[in-house]
Amino acid sequence: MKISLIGAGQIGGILAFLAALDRVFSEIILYDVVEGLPQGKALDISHSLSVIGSSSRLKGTNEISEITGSDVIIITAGVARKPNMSRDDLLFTNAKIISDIGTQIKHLAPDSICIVVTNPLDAMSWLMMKKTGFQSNRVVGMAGMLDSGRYSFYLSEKLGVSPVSIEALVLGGHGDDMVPVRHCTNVNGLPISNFLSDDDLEKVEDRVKNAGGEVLKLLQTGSAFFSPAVCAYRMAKAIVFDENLATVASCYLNGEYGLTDIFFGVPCILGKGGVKKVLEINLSEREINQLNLSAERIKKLIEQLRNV
Ligand code: A3D
Repeated sequence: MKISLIGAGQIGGILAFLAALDRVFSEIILYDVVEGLPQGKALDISHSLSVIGSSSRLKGTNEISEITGSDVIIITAGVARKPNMSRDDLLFTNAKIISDIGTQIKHLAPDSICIVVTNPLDAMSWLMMKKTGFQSNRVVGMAGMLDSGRYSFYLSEKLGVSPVSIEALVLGGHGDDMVPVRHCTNVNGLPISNFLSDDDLEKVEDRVKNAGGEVLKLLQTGSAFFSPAVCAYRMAKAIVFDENLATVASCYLNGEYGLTDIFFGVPCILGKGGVKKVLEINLSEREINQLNLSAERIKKLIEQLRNV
């Protein structure tokens, strides 16, 4: 199996390393426009292959044609935000990059599944679908798995239990208006409301919404990269192994949740072919209102991309 990683920056580099450690993909392509960067990272990782016990072949390249025949492609190419920037500030810079890459993927890897990581995530996923011309199930954005993971982590800290014991759900657009869904969040099956007051939950949820910003503020030079890479790679594996993994991802909606022609963070099943199903769940009026607000923001971003 062949995986191509478009963008060899912080997330792309970690993705290549995760793929090499995992020994699942026989071919790992790391592509970037910066000369030497993907080659250097691929060579560095390759020097550890004998110790890892991995026969994966890594290739760092500035030739996009190397992605030909990929089964799965993860796109992190673009600019990451800096302190005091919102994800939406990256819209036009990254739209140009995603537009070019989408057109290339359409011709070079027409059978691939694309996982988009570049921000602003939901709008870039929409643009990738338009530019590749792929069926909507074959393009998916990584965000909800990470946002839900952040919710699990902050709750685990508050409660003094392992993050593994907590199942948390965050829906909506990947922005500060994302929607943590309390009634679907539990500690080993027990409702989260048994453990924390509404006020305490509100504080944790505010931190979840700003979690990317919290990392950014600490790093100063760029945004989070370990956890986004782990989540995008997990999604790639769910797809190539046809796992039927129930998770949250940015999926194309065609009427689900009352939304059309938008990519949005919703529960879904990932497996062969990408998004096998979008799952619709019952939500409170408050949650629906919050989701609609979040969707309005994404729709405005998408409107600005119609002529890109
Ligand atoms: P960074 O380390 O800057 O890497 C981006 C790479 O893209 C750089 O090496 C660039 O040279 C490369 N690049 C730019 N243009 C092209 C092109 N046309 N073709 C190929 N490569 C190109 O950023 P990063 O890895 O930290 O983040 C990558 C993206 O992911 C950014 O847009 C972030 O905002 C986004 N991100 C998303 C999340 C989510 O949860 C969705 C989390 C963190 C970062």
